[in-house]
Parts: sequence; C-alpha cells; structure tokens
Amino acid sequence: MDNVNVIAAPAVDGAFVLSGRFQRPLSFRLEQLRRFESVMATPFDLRCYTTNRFIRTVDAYRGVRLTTLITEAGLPNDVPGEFKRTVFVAVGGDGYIVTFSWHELFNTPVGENVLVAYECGGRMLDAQDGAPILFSGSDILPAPRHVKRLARIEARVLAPLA
Ligand SMILES: Nc1nc2c(c(=O)[nH]1)N[C@H]1C(S)=C(S)[C@@H](COP(=O)(O)O)O[C@H]1N2
Ligand SMILES: [Mo]
Repeated sequence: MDNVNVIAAPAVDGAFVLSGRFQRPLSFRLEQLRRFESVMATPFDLRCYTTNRFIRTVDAYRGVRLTTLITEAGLPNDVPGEFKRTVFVAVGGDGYIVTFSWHELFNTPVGENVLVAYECGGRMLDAQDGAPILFSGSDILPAPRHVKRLARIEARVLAPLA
C-alpha cells in the first residue's frame, strides 16, 4: 500500500482492477465494460511527449469514462473532503504508471475524455491491440497517457502537508 510502483498482479488476462482507497474494490474484464454508458472519442494522432515522434493515427475509440468506473467503486469518504486529495494511478501490466488527480477527472473538462477503451473504429480491441487501453483524449501529446495493457487503477489519498 505504501509503494505506488507496484506492478499489478497478473490478474485474469485482459482484466483490470480498481484497488486502494475505494469503498468497493472492483475487477473488470473488457467485455463487462459494455454494461456502462459508453462514450465515443475523436480520432487523434498518437505522438510521444519525450521525442515528439508521430507514432500513428488512432481511429475513434469507444469506451467507458474512468470517472464512471471510479464512481462505481465509490470514492473515499472516511474524512470529510478527502476525496479531493485523492490521486488515481493507472498501472500497465509492465509497471508503466501515469497519474490523474481527482480535480482533473471530476472538476475539469479533461475528465470527460479519459476513457477505458474497448473498441476502436467499431472493432472490439483484443490483447494484441494492447487492450484494455486507458487514454486521456484531451492531452496535448496523447502517447504518455495512452496506457496499453491497463492492469490497475490505484486510488491514493494524499495527506495534508504542514
Ligand atoms: N503499458 C505501457 N503503455 C505505454 C507505454 C509503456 O511503456 N507501457 N509507453 C507510453 C509512451 S511514452 C509511448 S510514446 C507510447 C508508445 O506507443 P507504441 O508502443 O504503441 O508505439 O506508449 C505509451 N503507453
Ligand atoms: Mo513516449
């Protein structure tokens, strides 16, 4: 729990978990995402932040908003307002991690376009495509927060700093 850099346990292939400071830890297989409200993304150019390298154009994803899944798992409410100090760490099967803050997801337009995608161009994504794929459609350079083989979303509450 004290170490963010945990490589997610290899759950069932293609499954990912919401763990950490949620009310109800959850586990999903890709096809189970279909029961939630879905969102269509706009096609975009995948471009690396570090090198600015153009990787490829990505066709329209369909998926579920990360906020929908977080709400399903339930935000922490032990301490009044602590949900606003929560950060969500998305972990790939290889240990690659990216961060999201509660404010960013729930209190800025960025959150409306953070999806766990299960379809691309009308076709179901599979393990070969790197599914499940978490991506943030409003990012200026989308490759870093385009996480292939998403394994885990870990909720962590930051302590107040004196
Ligand atoms: N699981 C995982 N996803 C990842 C990364 C990674 O190392 N692991 N690297 C990111 C970065 S920095 C880039 S540039 C792209 C590279 O995309 P590609 O491997 O499809 O070319 O993947 C992104 N998603
Ligand atoms: Mo990158």
